[in-house]
Amino acid sequence: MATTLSVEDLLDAYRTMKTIREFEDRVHVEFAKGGIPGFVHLYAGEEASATGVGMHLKESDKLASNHRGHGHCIAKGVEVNGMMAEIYGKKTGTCHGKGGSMHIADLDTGMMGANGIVGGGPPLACGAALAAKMKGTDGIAVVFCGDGASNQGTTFEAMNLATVWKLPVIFVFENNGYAEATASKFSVACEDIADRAIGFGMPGEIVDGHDFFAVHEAFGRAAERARAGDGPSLIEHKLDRFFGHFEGDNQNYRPKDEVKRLREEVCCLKRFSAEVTQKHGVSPDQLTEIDNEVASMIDAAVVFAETSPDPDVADLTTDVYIKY
Ligand SMILES: Cc1ncc(C[n+]2csc(CCOP(=O)(O)OP(=O)(O)O)c2C)c(N)n1
Ligand SMILES: [Mg+2]
Repeated sequence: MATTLSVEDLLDAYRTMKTIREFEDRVHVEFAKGGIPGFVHLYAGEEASATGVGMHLKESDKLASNHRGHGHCIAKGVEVNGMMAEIYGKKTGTCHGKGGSMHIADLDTGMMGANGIVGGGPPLACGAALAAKMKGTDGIAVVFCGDGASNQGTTFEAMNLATVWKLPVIFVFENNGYAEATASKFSVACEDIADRAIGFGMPGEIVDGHDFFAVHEAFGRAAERARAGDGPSLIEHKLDRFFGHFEGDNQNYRPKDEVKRLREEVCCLKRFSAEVTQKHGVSPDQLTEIDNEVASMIDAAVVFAETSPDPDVADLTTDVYIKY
């Protein structure tokens, strides 16, 4: 695919995708060792989705995420040290160790939060979009939802309101084919979630979520529309997750070789690397340099998290209500 992105932009995109992959691969290992408390849902395999979207977002734009939120956080600019510490439940985490993997939030970067409630993000994104509209900024809000969340009443209500109020919000459905152990063909009433856009009076588009360039281009159009005051859009990313629903999931519901085949055939990082080195003037050495840089960054994040203190008992009563 042709691109208007500079080599610098492409290296940034690679750095973000690689950071997400390395972060998730490492959390997978550390979780298995028993160092991480709570529930963890990994985003590996879906990196092109968060990254292609995130590159269009300004810090002041708002992002609502879901339970599989690490990639969304990284693509929105949240620091990996604070994220890792949060996942470990440490005081130095983005939410002082009180949220964990499913509730990483960082309002300074416009990351409104991962969210344990499936379908919890769309109304929040509408609220942020309404605020931007009322303040008269060109700010936009984006929400990432799964195929499972696409069936929630909250999601339908939010999409309806988004059009009624012509909100600058974009609904990105990451259709990875499963909601927990249920294949989307058993639970989603239509073949393509994008078709639901018609019922809510907004444009809907299907995008290959493994293709960074396709994601970047489609979201660019939706963002432009939202910033111009023309209202919401729906984008469906068809993609795959490379780990189980949660860490510890034995994945008995997936065909035996599915993950192995996906990692070989549809890895967005492999595809991106091949495309940028063959067609867009990026050298393999530049990518290797980023690989090394990212590996050190993730090593450092794990050390930071492991050596950080736990929250104190006194911290139990702080951060409960906002202080005015
Ligand atoms: C309201 C609500 N119902 C059920 C759950 C349990 N639950 C957690 S994740 C999940 C599946 C979500 O699937 P999907 O939206 O496709 O996201 P994916 O995990 O595939 O990224 C379910 C049912 C929940 N957390 N919240
Ligand atoms: Mg899903």
